[in-house]
Formats: sequence, structure tokens, C-alpha cells
Amino acid sequence: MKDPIYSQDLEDWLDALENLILFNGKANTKELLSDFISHAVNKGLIDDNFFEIPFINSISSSEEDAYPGNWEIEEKIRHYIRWNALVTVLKANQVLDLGGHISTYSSAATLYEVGFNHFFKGGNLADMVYFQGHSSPGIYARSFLEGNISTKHLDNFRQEINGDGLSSYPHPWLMPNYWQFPTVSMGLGPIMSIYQAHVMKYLEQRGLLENNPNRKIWMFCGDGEMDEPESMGSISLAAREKLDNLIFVINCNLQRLDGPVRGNSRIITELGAIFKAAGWNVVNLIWGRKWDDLLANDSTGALKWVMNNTVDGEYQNFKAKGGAYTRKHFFGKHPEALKLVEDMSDDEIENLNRGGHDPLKVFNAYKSAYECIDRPTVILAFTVKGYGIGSRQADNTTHQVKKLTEENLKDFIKNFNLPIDSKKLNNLDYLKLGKNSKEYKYLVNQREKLGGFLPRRAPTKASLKVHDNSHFDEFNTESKREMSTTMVFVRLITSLLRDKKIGKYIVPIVPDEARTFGMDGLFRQFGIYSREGQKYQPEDADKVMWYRESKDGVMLEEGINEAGAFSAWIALATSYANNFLPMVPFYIYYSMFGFQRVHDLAWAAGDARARGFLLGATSGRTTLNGEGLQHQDGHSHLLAQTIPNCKSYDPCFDYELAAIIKNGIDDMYVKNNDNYYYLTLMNENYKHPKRPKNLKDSEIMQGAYLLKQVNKADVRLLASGLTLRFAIEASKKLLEFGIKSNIWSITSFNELARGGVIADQENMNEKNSKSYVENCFKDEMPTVAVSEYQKLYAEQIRKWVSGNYVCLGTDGFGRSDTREKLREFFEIDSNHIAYNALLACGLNKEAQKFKTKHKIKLNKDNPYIR
Ligand SMILES: Cc1ncc(C[n+]2csc(CCOP(=O)(O)OP(=O)(O)O)c2C)c(N)n1
Ligand SMILES: [Mg+2]
Repeated sequence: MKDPIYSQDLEDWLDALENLILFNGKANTKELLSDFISHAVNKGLIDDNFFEIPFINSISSSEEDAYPGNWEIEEKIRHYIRWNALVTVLKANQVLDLGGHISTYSSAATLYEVGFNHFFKGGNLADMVYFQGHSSPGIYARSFLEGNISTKHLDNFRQEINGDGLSSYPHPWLMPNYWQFPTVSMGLGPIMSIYQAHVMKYLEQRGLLENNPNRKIWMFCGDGEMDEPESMGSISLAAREKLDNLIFVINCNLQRLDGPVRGNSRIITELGAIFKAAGWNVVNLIWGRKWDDLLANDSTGALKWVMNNTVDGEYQNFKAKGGAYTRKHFFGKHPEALKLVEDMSDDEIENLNRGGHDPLKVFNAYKSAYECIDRPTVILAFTVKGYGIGSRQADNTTHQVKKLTEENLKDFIKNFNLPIDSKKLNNLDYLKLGKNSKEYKYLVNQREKLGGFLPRRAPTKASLKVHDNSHFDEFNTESKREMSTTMVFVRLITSLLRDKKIGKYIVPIVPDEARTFGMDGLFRQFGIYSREGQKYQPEDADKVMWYRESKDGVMLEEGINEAGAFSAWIALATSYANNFLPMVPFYIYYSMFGFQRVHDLAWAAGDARARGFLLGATSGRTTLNGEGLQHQDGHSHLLAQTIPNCKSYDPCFDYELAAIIKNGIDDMYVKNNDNYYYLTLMNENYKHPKRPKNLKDSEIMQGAYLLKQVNKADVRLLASGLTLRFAIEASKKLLEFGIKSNIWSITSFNELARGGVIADQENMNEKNSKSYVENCFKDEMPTVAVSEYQKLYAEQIRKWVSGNYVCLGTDGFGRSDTREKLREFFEIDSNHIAYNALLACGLNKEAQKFKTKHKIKLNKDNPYIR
């Protein structure tokens, strides 16, 4: 083991360094030293761990500001909150076993309380705080002391059905006036907050949002949570974009659910190196004040050496096993370190506090984050999981604790000096602050000074009415040339972007696919947002569609990063609630890399009441020819259907697409409904007919309309998206057999099914409702339904279709081939529609004839299992 004591050689070098600073100044020394070290690195003379940040506080005690708050009052408030959070969970588990977490908030209480008392801005354009999901009991407990949550609410923690309950975790869907950000799915808080900060700068640079350097985004999460790829996947963007409005507070209590996060090394050291390399301002918040004197007396460097040569598994033990153990196994690692504590009792050693539990250290760390310009800050806070809960503190199972022994409770009461009679622990009750108490006044006053209570979600009512209908109406006439629905969409969004009233609120977002979708024309016209503008002459500057980056660019080009692009979309789609600024984001991507890639974010978007459009382009299992198994989407609508407030559509014709976007804007930004819209777009060109005369938008929006009605129809053909064209063709082929078809354009099997489910539920509750789907298909008639998606997509409405109902679809993996071959293979082309229609009508002989005439290959393998 290397001896920590400084050698004479080192002393000489250090003297030389001091002299250099004295005679040449700091700036020159820095330059010289950097060059010197670069050379040393090049010669392989520098150890890899040289760049490790030492395991000591980034802010030394001499650099600290005094604590600005009332120490005693804050301590009492904090301890009351700790107790109330604990009791909330214990009560929910006394009889009902409803779960909840105690140890996480115990470790994070000081981190939050310093924020609430001194930093988190409330009011309009408040700071955005991403609370760690399972620390919610502590956040509720604070709101309770503030008077914003009642005893009944706390008693109903995790009991929401009968009203007046509190949701387990932060869910804006369930508590829309309180929670803003759904965080409990680990990793989503970090990535969503990074893109929130990115979007905030974007809105500021476009002049849509007031530029306020003091408005911060705080992201609180656990050290275990940092193992999620989403947590760190975008940290380089935050540094590259100089997101100094972003502060990560990582609660390094060294434990996750099952055990240590990094038993054999140190999570803080690891995270510090990674964030530093990514360009963040890293603030180590490791040791509390009680270590200050020890560190000041550590003239030999022995204590620092011990600190840097102890791993997290050991640090966890020190907090679980107490002072005597710590003396022996920590300080005992070096005789000089042991000497430092020879006059201290075991209790005093046990009480040596960690930085994340010391308000003074936390305050100074936050202050330095506030003052950091041009860089995001990460605060690595060293804490103890289950802090203060007697034998359960730092216990490997502490995460799961929901019930405590009497002894644990007594320890807690003693540790936090609570005014509770330890003999009466059968009937647990919350601690309150009298309205006239100095603590209550202080609590409220601190929040008033900062602008108001948090958390608070205060959505603004949007009124982004599109007055100019010509954007949409131009698609009601027959198209002059062949176009794909993707081209239709690009024309429509370009037109909307130019709208004098709402154009500036429209934001196209792409993950490096703009050229694929023919959107490169937008580059020049509207510009690509770049925090730093364009510092170079682009290669294609002389071309019409040159790659134009600009500080006030409209388009968000997020690179090959669907999770990031989706997070940017969420930030914009919830801007009406978090910035008082309704925005209309259109995120367009390869449909296969949408829901199935980032479905958890799509779920969070539903929870967060996002409003905006998702466009799954190059969709359909058979329309994307050539690409094959990984690219051909035959199920994104089924995934979309799992999100209750996502409305999804598969339009075929341009006027359908235009109507869906028009009504979607009206639904979200005029009627203020918390829905978001998913539309699939195709890349096959064809002519679009004139919009039928009597067609109502409401029919398109409810999911179906009768495109072609014949007198005394024999069969109904229901077709979604592009397959509508095959159904039209099939109806012609059926006429050869004297079979007349009614053709329905199904814009959304999903919406039809939802309407059916809603009416069924109402009927069960004696309301006598009839759904739209039931009304459409009440006549008994053979019906063939077809889509480019799995059969299940059309199957959803079986219950409400009267008569024989046959569903065609594209079950199975895709593969590369031409569109025609794929449609034949998946049995959804016009031949298969007509053939199945004849069978559905019971015309078996005609079906055989049809099969021969049109050379339908049967007896082939099922595409589902091939
Ligand atoms: C994506 C995801 N996976 C798993 C969980 C379940 N889970 C909840 S808390 C937790 C442990 C969290 O550890 P850490 O991030 O260190 O937070 P701490 O409680 O220690 O502060 C786990 C695994 C989850 N909520 N989300
Ligand atoms: Mg942890």
C-alpha cells in the first residue's frame, strides 16, 4: 500500500509550484501546468485514476458562506416532516399493506428541505423540480405542515379510489394541481429534465419565454437510478448546450433496493469522473461539518488517504455498525488517521455526519450550482439510507421497510428529538405546527419569499384556434399529383408554420430523419435550433436545402436519439402547464422506433397530460418496401392503444389527415383536453380523391365513415390506412361475381373500440348508451376488415359488428421485398380481401373460382410463424 505521507521530493515540487504561482501568477501557472501534464500523459506517466476527483468536498470549509436560515427552526420543521412521512407510510401498512417507502426520504430530507427553504422558486414560471418518485411521502409531509394537504389526505396515502387520496408517486394524471413530472420509472427523470432544460433555452432563444437566469430545473434521483441508460445517456448534450439552468442532485446513499450500488468501489467517484468528462460542474458534497476539524488537522494526509481508499461496501458498514466499528475499520486503516480520533468517543465518531445531511454543506453546494455559468451542475450528495431509523439504518433491506419495531420507533424519536411519548406508540399520529407557532410562520414565510408553495401544477388554458382554415381545406379537393401521406403532412406543417397567429407555436422535431421524410425544405425556411448558432460555413451552403443552424431556429433536430427527441417533445407538450406557454410540437420519426423503443416515455407523457402530435412515419408492415424485419411496423397502433389518453389514427387520404390534425389542435388547444395524438404516415405515392360531400369531421375523428355506399350491399369492407385502396380495388373485383360492397374508411380501429368500451361500461351502469361503432355496424352483414397492422388491431371491434366478421392483418415478422409481394405474403391485398369476402358471404364455389382466376396462392406457410 502506498504511504500517504508526503515525501521530501514531493514537498520540493510543491514548493516549486507555489513559487511559480507567486512569480508568474495563477493564469500562467495553469497554462504551463496543463501543457506539462499533456506531455506527461502522452508519455504514459499519468495513472488513469489521476483524473479521479478526490473523495472530499468540492467546496472547502473556508470557502463556505454562513447558513442564511434559522438553524433551530429549520431543524425542528425537518424533523417533524421526517416523522410525518414515516407515519404516513406506517399507517398505510398497519392494516392494508399498501406499501410505500421510508428509508429513501430519510436519506434525502435535508437535500429537499434546504431547497424548499432557500432555493426552489415558486409562483409563476417557477423552478421545475423533478422529485425522486419514491420520496413522495416526505413531499406530502411537507405540504401537510404547510397546510396544503390535510390529515385525511395523509391517512389516504395510496388510497385514491374514494377521493381525497394521495397517489403513491408523482402522477400529474392523478393529482393534476400538484405533481408536474412523473419520475418514478427510474431514469426518466434525468433524461426528461435534461431536455426540459434544453427546451427552456430553446424557447428563450426564440423569444417565446422570458430569459431568467435564476430559473432552475432541479432533478433529484437516487444513485442506483444512475445505472439506467436513460439517466446518463444525454449528459453530454447538457454540457454541450451549456445548460446552466439544470441542477442534478444525486442522492448517494450507496444503496438501491437489493443492496449496495457499488460495494467494491465508490459510486460518487465513478459518477464524478463521468460527469466531469462530459463537461459538467461536479460538486462533491461528501463530508458534513463535523469532519471539518479532523480534515483541518490532517496534516499528514492520512485521513484523506483513508477516505480515498475505502469502498462503498465499507462506508455502508460504518453507518450500520456504529462508532467503535468505524474507529477500528476506518480510522484504523492508518495510524495517523487513528490518532486524529483518539480523543473522540465512539458516539462522537458515530455522529460524524455526511454532507447530504448537513444543511450548511447542502446550502453551499446549491449556491455554487446557482452561481455556475455555462455549465450544468451535478451535486453528488453522500447520505445514509434509512438515516436515523435505529437498526434499520444502512441495513441492506432498508429500502423495503414499511413497518418498524417499537425499538426502531423509539430510536427515531430520540434521534430527531421529537415531542412524542415513547410509551404511547400504539396510536401513531402526525405532528402539527400551530398556525401561530414560530415554526409555521417561518415555514410559510420562506415559501412566500421564494414565490409560493411547491409542488404545484398550474396549467394555463390554451386558445390556439386556427382561424385560417385554408391550411386544411386545400386537401379537400382531388389531388393533382400522386403524393404520400408523409408529403401531405410536410405540406400541412409547412403551411401551419407560416400561419401568422399560431405558426410560432408549432415545433417540428426530428431524430435525424428529416431528409427521409422530405422535410429538408424546412431547414432553410425555418432553421434548425442550435444553442450556439452556426460557427461554420456548411458544406451545402450553396444548395437550396442547406443545413442551416441558427440560434433562433424553429426545428429541433435531436440526432439519432429517439428517447431524447421524445423527451424534448414531452417538454414542449407540457409547456402549457409548466411555462404558461402552450406549444404545439410535432415529433415525426420512423414509426418502428417510436412506441416500441421508448414506450415508457410515451406512458409518462400520458401521465404528464402531454398535448401534441406524434407522427409515426414510414409506417405499415408492407408499405416500407425493402427495409425488412426491423423497420416494418405492424403494431405501433396496438402499442398506442395502451395509453389511455393517446388517440391514434391511420389515415389513408389527405383530407382525413388534415381533418385529424385540425380537430386534434381544437381538442387539445381550444377545448383544452389532455390528449395527445398519434398518426401513422406512409411513404407510398397515390392520388387522393375529393373529400366526400357529406362527410363530417366527427365521423373521421370517431374512427370510421362510409366512403362508398351501394344499394343493398352484400358485404361490408372495412379498411384502415393504405389498405383502403386495396378494399376499393377488391370491391371492383367482387362486382364480377355480382357482390356489392359498402366500403368504410377506418381512420381508427382504436377509437372505435374505445367508444364501444365506454358505451358498454355506461350500459352496465344503466345509462342506455349506444356507441358509434355499434351504430355504424349494426346491420347484420358479412364484414371483412383489413389493415397493415396485426389482425388484433381490427379484432378489437368484433363485439360491435353484426354478422360474420373476418379480420385480415400482418401478423408475424416483416421481411424485405416489394410492396406487392409483401401484401400478397401477408394476405391483405385486394385479391385476399375479395376472396375472404366471398367466403364470408358463404359463397365457397365463387371463392374457389376467384382463387383460380386471380392465382391466389393458398397452402403456403402462415406468415405468422414463418
Ligand atoms: C425502471 C424502474 N425499475 C425499477 C424500479 C423499482 N425501484 C424502485 S426504487 C428502486 C431502488 C432505487 O434505488 P436508488 O435509485 O438508489 O434510490 P434510493 O431509494 O436509494 O434513494 C427500484 C429498483 C423502478 N421504479 N423503475
Ligand atoms: Mg440509493
